Amino acid sequence: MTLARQFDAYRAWRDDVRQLAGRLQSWLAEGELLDSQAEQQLRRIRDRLDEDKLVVAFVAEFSRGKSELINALFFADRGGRVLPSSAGRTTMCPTEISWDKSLPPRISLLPIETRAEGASISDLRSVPEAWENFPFDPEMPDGVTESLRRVGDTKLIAAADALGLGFTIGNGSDGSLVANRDGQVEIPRWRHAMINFPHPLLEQGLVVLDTPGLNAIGAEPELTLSLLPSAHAVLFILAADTGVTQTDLAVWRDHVGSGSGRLVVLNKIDGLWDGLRTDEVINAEIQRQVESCGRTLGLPASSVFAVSAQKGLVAKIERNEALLEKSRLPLLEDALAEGLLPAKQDIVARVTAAEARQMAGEARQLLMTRRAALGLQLDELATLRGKNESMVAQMVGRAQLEKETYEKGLREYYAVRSVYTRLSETLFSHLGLEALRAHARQTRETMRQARFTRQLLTAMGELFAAAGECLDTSENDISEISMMMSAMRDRFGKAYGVSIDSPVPFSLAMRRRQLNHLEVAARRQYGSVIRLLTSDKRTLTQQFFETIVSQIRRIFDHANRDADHWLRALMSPLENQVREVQRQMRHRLDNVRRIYEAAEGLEDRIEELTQERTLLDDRLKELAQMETALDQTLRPPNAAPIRAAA
Ligand SMILES: Nc1nc2c(ncn2[C@@H]2O[C@H](COP(=O)(O)OP(=O)(O)O)[C@@H](O)[C@H]2O)c(=O)[nH]1
Ligand SMILES: [Mg+2]
Repeated sequence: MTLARQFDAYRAWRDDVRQLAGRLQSWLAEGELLDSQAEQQLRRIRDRLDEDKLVVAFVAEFSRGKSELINALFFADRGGRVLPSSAGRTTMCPTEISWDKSLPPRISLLPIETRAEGASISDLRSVPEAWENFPFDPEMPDGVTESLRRVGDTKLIAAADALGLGFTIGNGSDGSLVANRDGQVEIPRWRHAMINFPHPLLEQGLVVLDTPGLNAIGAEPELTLSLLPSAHAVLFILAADTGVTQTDLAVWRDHVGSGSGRLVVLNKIDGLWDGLRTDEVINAEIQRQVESCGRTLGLPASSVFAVSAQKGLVAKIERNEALLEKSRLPLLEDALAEGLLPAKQDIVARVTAAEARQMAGEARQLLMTRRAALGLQLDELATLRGKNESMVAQMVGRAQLEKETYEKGLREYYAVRSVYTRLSETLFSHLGLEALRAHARQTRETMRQARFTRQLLTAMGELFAAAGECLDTSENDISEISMMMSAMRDRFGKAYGVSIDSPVPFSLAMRRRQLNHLEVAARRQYGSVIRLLTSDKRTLTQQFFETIVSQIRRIFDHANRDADHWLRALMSPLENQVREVQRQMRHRLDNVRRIYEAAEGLEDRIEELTQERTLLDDRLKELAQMETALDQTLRPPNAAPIRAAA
């Protein structure tokens, strides 16, 4: 299976990077170059490599064959269906399939009642008590199927209670629920499902997200606002027997759209194999449908993949090559494998390369500072050859004087550092979650009292405006800090003849864009949700609002974390250099003094320092080699194809 092989290649690459990071770490430690900043950076690199998830979401109206396609693509080697798939609604809630070795194989389900509590699904992920767990034995296919069938569980509840959970009761159109004679409606029993399933692809970080259809009864805003946008790939599935329906089109336009990592699948082409027409005629018909789908969705026909998930699954289980080819599933797999992992690798490589380069650059600067200082000491000692005692005494005096000048500079440095601390605090007060929390509280209250859609929208707009202002003010704080640090670096560099890299530029522009994007998406969705509702808007509005708040909070969390990293990275090279110069000063003074006190022979000392310098030269060479290795491994995959597993 191509995707599996690509995963192997990706994993091999990831191991290479991890190994290089390890080499860099021990090399830094040996050279006394590993400060807490570098340690943190290395931990971040490793975490990024470890936690590396690849989320593939399957989106469509129900019964287009999402679950069947997931079975065919990922689970055919189990010799049967893993996800339940049959006519009608089998998936009632978003279902994530992944593998976490530290947990037993099981399905965890979040009861639908949790909707009433206003907490979002992502909030509840970290609350194990909120979930009901059903372990299964992955070696018992029937047992697995039985357990997984629970994603389709429903229950009957009073219509009034359903309203309270955010469902719409009506005549069945627009996804509303119809009450039975006893005034009860059938609702999904679960809000979200997480399947922990041992599988080689999942073990390598693949996360499959099956959705119950976005226009499904009472679909949650979180799915479209958060789960889908953060997926690395979205497969949008159509069926050849229905073509592109109005609801398909609405889902595509509102929630999927074109963009990178979007593939369209035209499923169920086996319906056209009527056994009467020739392959040629059938293929022409498929091609016609593919082109028509592409036109309707505004995509080139080459982005639309016609397949038969069901025949593909059967073919894989029966090892029927001819049927597998006819199902055209391998073409979709190739496209997925070709697009997905390189895109992922590209992101990881880029970020890691930037970090590794920065660390290597800082290490080089420190080594160069050390080397220059050694040179100075050697020169100084060389001039001592054949000099008398009083001249040596003079040199001691000179070194002493230099040390004092340096210490004066150091006091200046500490003064600047306290300004830096103050500015950092200002930044965090603007960017902090406390400010956001207050705004959210206020908006929540306004929304509770609002009676008209327009008022609700205004309240929401105000929350976004307030959050935007926090980001903008913080952006100003950041430029102020940047300017101050640049000035400080120049002055310090000139005074002590050391070079310090200019700070990595930092901006909150990306977070600002995320916020804007969220606002646009929220407005569009809120408008369409509200239009559908006739009666109780309260629960859904509240839920919708909580999702948005938790999304904004996530943006701020990231902004805070980024700012924190940036501030540390800003200060640490300067601090390292200050410490280094201080060390060299002490050495020099020590040198001359020891010679003066005749505690050590001049030639011995010169020999010792020369050896030290050779050692530093070796270290610089090793660093260059390591950088070359890093550059080669972290080169973007488009520039060089992924290496096969070595
Ligand atoms: N003929 C045919 N039927 C399919 C194919 N894929 C799925 N189905 C059927 O379509 C129905 C819905 O499939 P399912 O995977 O549950 O759809 P979902 O609701 O999108 O997850 C089931 O009866 C499947 O057997 C296919 O490629 N060809
Ligand atoms: Mg399904």
